[in-house]
This record gives sequence, structure tokens and C-alpha cells, in this order.
Amino acid sequence: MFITTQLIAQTGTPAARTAITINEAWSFSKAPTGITNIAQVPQAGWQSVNIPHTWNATDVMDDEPGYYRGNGWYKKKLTINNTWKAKKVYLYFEGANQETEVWINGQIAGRHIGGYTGFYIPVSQWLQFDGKENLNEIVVRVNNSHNENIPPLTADFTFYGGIYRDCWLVTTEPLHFSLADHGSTGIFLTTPQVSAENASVQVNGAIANETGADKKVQVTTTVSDKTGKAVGTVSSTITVKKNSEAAFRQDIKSIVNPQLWTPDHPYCYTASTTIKDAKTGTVADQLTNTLGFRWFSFDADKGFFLNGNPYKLIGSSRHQDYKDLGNAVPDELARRDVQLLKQMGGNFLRIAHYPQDPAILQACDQLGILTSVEIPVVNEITESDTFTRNCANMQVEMIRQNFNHPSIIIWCYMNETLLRPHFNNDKPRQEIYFSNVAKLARTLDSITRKEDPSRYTMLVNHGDFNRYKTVGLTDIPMIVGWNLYSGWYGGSLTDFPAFLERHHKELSTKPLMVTEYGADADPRIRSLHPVRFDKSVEYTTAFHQYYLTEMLKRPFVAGAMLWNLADFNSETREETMPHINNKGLLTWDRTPKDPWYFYQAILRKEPFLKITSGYWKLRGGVADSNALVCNQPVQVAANLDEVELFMNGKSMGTKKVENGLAQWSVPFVDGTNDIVVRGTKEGKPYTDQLTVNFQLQPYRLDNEQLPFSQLNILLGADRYFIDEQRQQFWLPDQPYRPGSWGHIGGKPFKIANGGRLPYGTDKNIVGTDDDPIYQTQQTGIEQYRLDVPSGEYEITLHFAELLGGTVKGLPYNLSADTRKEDEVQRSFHVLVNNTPVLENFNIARQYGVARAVAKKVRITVTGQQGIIIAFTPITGEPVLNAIQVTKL
Ligand code: GCB
Ligand code: CA
Repeated sequence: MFITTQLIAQTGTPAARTAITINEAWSFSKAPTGITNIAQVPQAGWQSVNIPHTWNATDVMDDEPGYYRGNGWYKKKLTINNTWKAKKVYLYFEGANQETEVWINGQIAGRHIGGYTGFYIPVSQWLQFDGKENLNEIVVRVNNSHNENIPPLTADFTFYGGIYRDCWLVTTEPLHFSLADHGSTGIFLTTPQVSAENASVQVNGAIANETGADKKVQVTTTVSDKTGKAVGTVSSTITVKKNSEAAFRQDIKSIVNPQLWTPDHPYCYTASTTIKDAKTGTVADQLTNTLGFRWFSFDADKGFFLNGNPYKLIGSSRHQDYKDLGNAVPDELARRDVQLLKQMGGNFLRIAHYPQDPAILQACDQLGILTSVEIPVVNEITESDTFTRNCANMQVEMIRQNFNHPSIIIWCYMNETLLRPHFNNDKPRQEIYFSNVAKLARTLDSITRKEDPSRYTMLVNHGDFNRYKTVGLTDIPMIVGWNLYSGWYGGSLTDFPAFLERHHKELSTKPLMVTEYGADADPRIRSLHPVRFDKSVEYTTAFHQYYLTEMLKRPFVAGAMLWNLADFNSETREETMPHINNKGLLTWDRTPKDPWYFYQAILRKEPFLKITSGYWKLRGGVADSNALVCNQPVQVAANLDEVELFMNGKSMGTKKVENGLAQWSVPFVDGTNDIVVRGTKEGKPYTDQLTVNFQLQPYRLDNEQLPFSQLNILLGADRYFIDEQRQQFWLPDQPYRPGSWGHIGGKPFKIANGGRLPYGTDKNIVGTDDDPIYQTQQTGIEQYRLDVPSGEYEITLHFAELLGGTVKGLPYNLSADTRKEDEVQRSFHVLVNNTPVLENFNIARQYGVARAVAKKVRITVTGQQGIIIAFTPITGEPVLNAIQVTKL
């Protein structure tokens, strides 16, 4: 609210309304479920916290499944000015997840359901006024337990509990704009008519009279431009009966030559509305809302139009959490995300999957980012009246609280609700479930159209075209959104344009947005042979290049919202990075990954040139021959026509930039390598440079010019792994070749029955955060050999049993159930240069499934013997996941 609304004081006179945060020095305690009264909360265990606060910032990151979902109690002493006795006092919570109860001085003052919308609690009647400090006490109970009647029920993100957005203390005069309307400001602005020549403004609102007497008031709205100059004004007189509210409506007919709001020119006006006592002329309340003039439309053939011009919507979704903070992020970080999207060249933010901090939409208004906002009905629904009522209430709260933002053009209300269809084993019952999903969609859609006829409605589906069409969900909204991942979760890249064409043909009257597309990129994983699901940055860059190109080609695709601006927490995800969804173009703490630069090259209007291996400053590889160089690709993102690349001072040639990217194969030497790129645009030079530390391995390990120091090898993998902290670089394995190193026997671990992984597993490996080191393996290995020169060595053998245990259904799996995998019986001996180091080694029995086990041994190598690690099976097949060899 304090985002669209500013407090205005007439020169010299104090503002009629005040608002100030009360974020500091709360006490917080978790308490066992069942406790409904603060008196029962144990005395011990309270800690001092500031708001924004979540109690899940750390427990979503540990190896234990789940996170605390239950009650959190907050309390705080409050100093209330004596003069506020004559005022009305409120608490305003921007967001608390997800059920909240508020007590003042022991009396229940209010409740709220839903974790993503704001709410006012009127508290005057419970307050004590005698001017003493800290005389009053607020107690808040917040509960983030699963509740089958409150969305979201399940989703691929974490439902952090707590008072995780700002909390405000608000005072008004007894005569004020209504604060009883779904957390809204009580004032709703529309622009019934807008053109470049002329615009009109309509103001709808309600005034509450708590003075105890009927009041005649004068309401005035003034529209001002950025310089503060009034460009239109309207006044009306209204009588408000005591103890009641009166609605009002005002029209400002002609604002001449309005500055239109566009992403390039996000010109905001303000509309300031004042209530004056008609008799005394005293200002009772005043609010200022942001106002923008623009008009827009969607067309099923031609896409989106803004102010009459075709305009491709390109941008991302955003989750509200941040590394180490969970969802309790300060406003500055929320605003920074919008700035980052702008820097990327985006013009659209899908605020998914729930309404976010008010700071987000304020930033979108000011920076020129168009938006859609949605309530968190994700994956599935509950077929109950209470669930429907809660969804409907959230939708109304979302719309009314955010009504005045010029950046919003779409209200959305469902995401992939047929992903987790109930009653898979009872088809007739499932039909009823589907019809209830459609019924809920119709209810929410018609509420939305009624609440706000000036914007579009949207419903978002996953890529099961037939199912959504059959159930009728593609008919209901004004725009259909599709979340498409072909070439990631399944299928191939070319299925994507085919899907777009199919929509255009079969749903020829429905505007289409691609509301999600993306692929995981763990910034630590790189590959020279990227394949689907290897989690490499390279695959993801190629994926985005392909998808964006296909969408840009087709005018009927109104919008392209990549998934996701940044990595985010999803507690149930356990892949290469524990509990993280890696589809962000930025990491969880907002460091760019390569595809980020690709988007800048395509979308930014100013000249752009960047070596995309921004995060890949530590590299390694094996020399191509006895010459001490290793050729590897370097990629550049640019919007210049041609770029020249220099490797260690030598030109590698000029290349044409195609589709935002150009690539060279360049010779890296051991140690520091300087890469420079140069290009020109309209005669002006541009340049970028990168220093790469390259760990070169000689072709033969006895190379005297490059004495052996360390090797870190991932078995059964075709990818590289960067360990920034230890400054170690891991290489994919190779078959043994004399003079060098490698495995003998066995084959890369691959899940049977055509699992989607090209190799390895994406099981969570406990006991490490470097899961990729353990997620691949050579199964059935006979020997590992390294023809190192004589000397002292440390060898670390890394094991993890990849089979067996419980396999959890991932959030995106259609069959989301967990299943048991058969235990394997595997035991073997390991001998290093004939000395037994592990006997009867049974990883599963000794350590359990999917746990990282590292065994370090030291060895003296003499003469030509090298290192031979032999694996002798007793039962099943011996395995090795990774190996490190260091010369001491
Ligand atoms: C989706 C969901 C989103 C997930 C995403 C993914 O379709 O809407 O919540 O995070 O896919 O990464 O799987
Ligand atoms: Ca805030």
C-alpha cells in the first residue's frame, strides 16, 4: 500500500494519515502445535528477531527431508502516542505465510488467510493510551502448515513461514478512505479512454465515517505530472452517515496530450485524492496513487499491442527468495531484481506463482516493466467450498491491492492445475475432479473480469495440450499461457515450435503466451558435449537460443517468459545442487550465468559484447598432444556484426555473430590465459576481456616441462565440475591409454529403462554439497591406472552407492509418488599397487545409499610402476565415482 500511496502533508500541517514500520525487536518462538494461546508458549526458547523474518531460512538447506511447517509466535511491545486516542490505528502486514492471528493486549484483533497478500488489522479498540512507553503488546501467531483449503497445496517452491514482509503501524482520522476493502488503499483508478491526444480518469472509492456523527465531505482528486503540475482535477460533495461507508465516483474528462506510459518511457502521473470536512475545511485524509496512461490489446494472430503498436513481450518469472534469507528479503533486493530484468533487456515480469512484495510492482511502474500477477493455485485443487472461497478472496485481494499499477496488464489465477490429477485409478471420479477444476477456473475468471474489465485474464497450463483442451481450460481465460519444456523434461527441442503451431491452428482465437520455458544450469557444471539433463550451462544457453529464436519468428506468440530470473529454493528438489531449482539465468545470489549474456545481446538496444564464460574462470583439460596446449571453445555474446578474438595476444580471427552468439576454439596454456574480444558498431570500438586460470594436464604424465601436480577426475561423466572454494577443476574420465591415465573396464552408470539422464543420477547425495562429483560412476570398473612418475602421492577415491533407497517423485513429475528402488548387493576389494586398501567394501551396507564417501590413501611410487588401482568383485560390480591424485 505504501507503494502506490504516499503520505502527503500540506506545507506546515501534519499529514492526516501516518504510516511507519514496526519491524525491529520482535521476540519469536516456535511452539508445539495445539497451542492456541500465548500463555501456553514455553517461557524458554524466545529469540529476538527483526522483520522481514522467516523461520525456514536454514532448515530448507539441510540434508533432512522437509522443513518446519507449523506455528511461529511473535510478540512485541509497542509505544502508542497518547494523541492517537482520537485517531484510528491499524496494523498493516504486507505478507505473512500463511495463516495469521493477531492479538492486542490479549484480545484477538484479527485474522488473515493466505501467505502472499497484505492485510489491515484495526486495533484502536484494544489499545491502552496513557503515553507510557512499551505499554501495549502485539502477539502474532503465524502458521505455515499444509492446509488443504488454502493454496498452494503443492508446488516447486518452498512455503517459508513467518512475517516475511514489512509490518506497518498506520493511523488515520476517524473520517478516512476505507481500510476495510481487502487490504486495498480504498481508491481505484481507471483510464476509460486514452489516446495520444486525450485521456480520461475515473476514480472509485469509499469513505468511512467513524466520527459518531453524519458528515458532509468534499472529495477532490488532482492528477499531476512528474513535475508536480496539476493537469486535471475534480471535486464532489458527499454525505457519509455515521458509522458507515459511502462509495464515490469521480471523472476527470480530458487530460490533453498525456505522456504515454511505455517500457522505454515509463512516465507516471500521480492522482492525489483528499477528503475535507465540508464545514470546517479540515483535511481528514489524503492518498496519492500512481497513475499511467497506456492502452493495450492481445490478438491471436498478431500478438500484443501497446498504445497501438505491435510489441513483443519478453521477460521472466521471479520467485521472491534469496540465498541465506529465504523469502524474508528487504525491499532493496526486490527492487534490484526488477532492475536486473531491465538490464537483461526484458520488458515483462510474470509475477509467479503468487503476489509479491509491493516494492516489486512499484519498481515495475517506474522502470517500465509490464506485468502479470497471479494467485498460487498450483498443480492441483481441493474440491471444497472453502478452498474455492479462499481462492476467490485471494484473487480479489490481489486485484484490489494492486489495482492502480500501470505496469499490470494481466491477472492470472491458475498454474498447471492438471499436472497432479487426482483419482488416477478411478477415471469416472477423475472426470468429476476435472470438471471441478474447470468450475473453479470459471469462477475465478468471472470474478476477475467483473473486478477489472480493463485488463486481461490468463490461465497457465503445462504442455499437455489435449488434456487442457478436453477439460475446457483453454476456453475460459482471455489468454492461454503454456509452460513448455520440450527438450528438457522430455521430447526434443523441435517439439516446441510444433506445439506453438498447434495452438495457433487449433485454438486460433486465443492469444498465446509462453509463460515458462527453461533448463537447469548448475554454474559449476560445464560440458563440451552438452546434452539434455546434464545440467551444464552449455546446454541451457543453447536451449534458450533455440526457444527465443522460434518465438521471435512468430508474431502470434505474444510473450516469452523464461523460467526463471534467478535460481530459487524448492525444498523437495534434490538434484546437482541440493534444494535448488537451477533454471535461473542468475544464481540464487544473482550472479549471471552464460545465457544471461545471450539475452542481453539479443534484447539490449545499446551495443553489447561479452565473453559468456563469465563464471568459467577456472578451467582445465588435457593437452592435445605433446605440445603444451589444449584447444577448447570460447563463446561470445554480442549484438555487433563481427567480433575478433585474441588469445594471449594472438588473433584467433574475426567471426560473424549469429543469433547473438559466436564461438572460437582457442589454445589454452597452463596457468593464466588472457582472452580479449573486440568489435565495432557504427565506427565505435567495443571490447571485453577475461582472464582464465587453466589447469593443463600433459598428454603424457611424465612430461618434464609440465610436471604432474594434481588430477581430479569424474568417472562415467561427460562434464566438467568447478569447485571454486578449493580452486579445483574436475575433468571427465577417459579410457586408459599408456603414458597417461584412465579407467579399464566397466561402463558409465546410467539409469535403466531409459531414464531421462544421459548418465549418472540426480539423486541427492548426502554428506556433500558437491553432488555432481558423486552422481556419476564407472560401473564394473576393473582398474584405474595413472602412469605417474616416481614420488609420493595422495589418492582420494570417491564412492557413493547410486542404486537403492527411496526415489522421490520430483515436483514436475507426472507420477509424483515416491518409489522404492531395489537394493543392490555389491562388495569388492580395492588394491593400490597390490596393497589392499579396502576389503569387502560394501558401500550400501557400510554407509547407506547415496552418501558421499571419500577414502584417502598415501603411496610411494618408484621407478616405472605408476599407480594401478585394482577392483576385485566379490558380489555384484565394483564401482568408482571419482578420483583425485595429488603429488605431495
Ligand atoms: C513448471 C512450474 C514451475 C517449476 C518449473 C520447473 O512448469 O510451473 O513452478 O518450477 O516448471 O522448473 O520445473
Ligand atoms: Ca516491503
